[in-house]
Amino acid sequence: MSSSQQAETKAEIVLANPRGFCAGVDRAIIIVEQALEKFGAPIYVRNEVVHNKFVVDGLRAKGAIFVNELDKIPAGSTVIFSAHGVSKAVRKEAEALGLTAFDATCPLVTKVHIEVGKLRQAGMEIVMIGHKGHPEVEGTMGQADNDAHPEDKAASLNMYLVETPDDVLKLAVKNPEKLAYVTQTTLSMDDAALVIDALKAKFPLIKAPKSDDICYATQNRQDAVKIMAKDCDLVIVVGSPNSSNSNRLREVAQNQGVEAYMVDNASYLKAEWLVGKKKIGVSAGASAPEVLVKEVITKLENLGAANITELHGVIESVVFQLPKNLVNVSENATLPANK
Ligand code: 10E
Ligand code: SF4
Repeated sequence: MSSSQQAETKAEIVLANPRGFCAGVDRAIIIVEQALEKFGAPIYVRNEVVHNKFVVDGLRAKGAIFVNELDKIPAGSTVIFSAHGVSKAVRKEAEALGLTAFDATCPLVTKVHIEVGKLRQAGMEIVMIGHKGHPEVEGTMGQADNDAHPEDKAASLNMYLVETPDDVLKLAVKNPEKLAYVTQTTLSMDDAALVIDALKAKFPLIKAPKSDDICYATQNRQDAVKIMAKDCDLVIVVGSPNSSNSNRLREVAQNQGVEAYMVDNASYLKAEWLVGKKKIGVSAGASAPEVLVKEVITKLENLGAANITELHGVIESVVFQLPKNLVNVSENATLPANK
């Protein structure tokens, strides 16, 4: 891009609100930090504690070691389960390996785990709406084990994963009269609604969760991007490629007919994206720190954008307590959902 093209680009910048860290991500990061402070390095973390490269690199620099499998961890070590949650089998494995485990699972993911446990206790089959291979889906599907019905050797067959209305068409269950559904917490609300409609059409007696499994933070960030995108001709979402909720935000903008990109940090911004644009919307996934948003804004300004406006939005006041055995590390037992 030539400097004359840059000079012509006088796009405004608007910031979605709310954006960035949710209360579950705040809590998960502080759990790792507090464990490092209390027990010293190394602290092992099963999977990325949240799906953000900047956050993970920062914790690694402080002494966290991220592993995909527990058997890579020396016996007697401390391990933290990621914010996305783990299956019952992983908890049992940690115990068997003699690891001290702290749980950074977001309480809103735990709520879904508890629901799955109760439904299985009641002998219900469960459909999970979620993305195959995502750690939250593995953790939630992994709540349906044989504990409730030890005689039932095929308990895992009582929980089914669907991603699309097409999957619902192909789904066969044992008893459509004792069927419930749960969802991943970070789904696209619009996509999930289509899958739920398909489930209700095929299984009219299917039981819905008492309260929405798609969490408050996911809903608020998608609503905010939808409102912002209506008025923009370019949307940038800050988030790492493996962050499901960040990907969904980019799709929400794209579904409004707007050119939209997700960037892990400012270095991924391309000057040509700005050519001819009048209003650039910026948001960030629930695991993306505000410092990265600031760097994106600075780069956009360097590329010729100007006049930053922050949109009004829902004020979030959700704060989650730390696990009891970590709260005495610092005076601050509860966490502000800060950015
Ligand atoms: O990939 P996700 O969006 O599920 O995770 P994330 O780490 O990017 O954001 C936090 C969301 C969590 C822990 C899922 N409820
Ligand atoms: Fe919890 Fe929702 Fe944040 Fe996931 S996105 S960590 S469920 S608050």
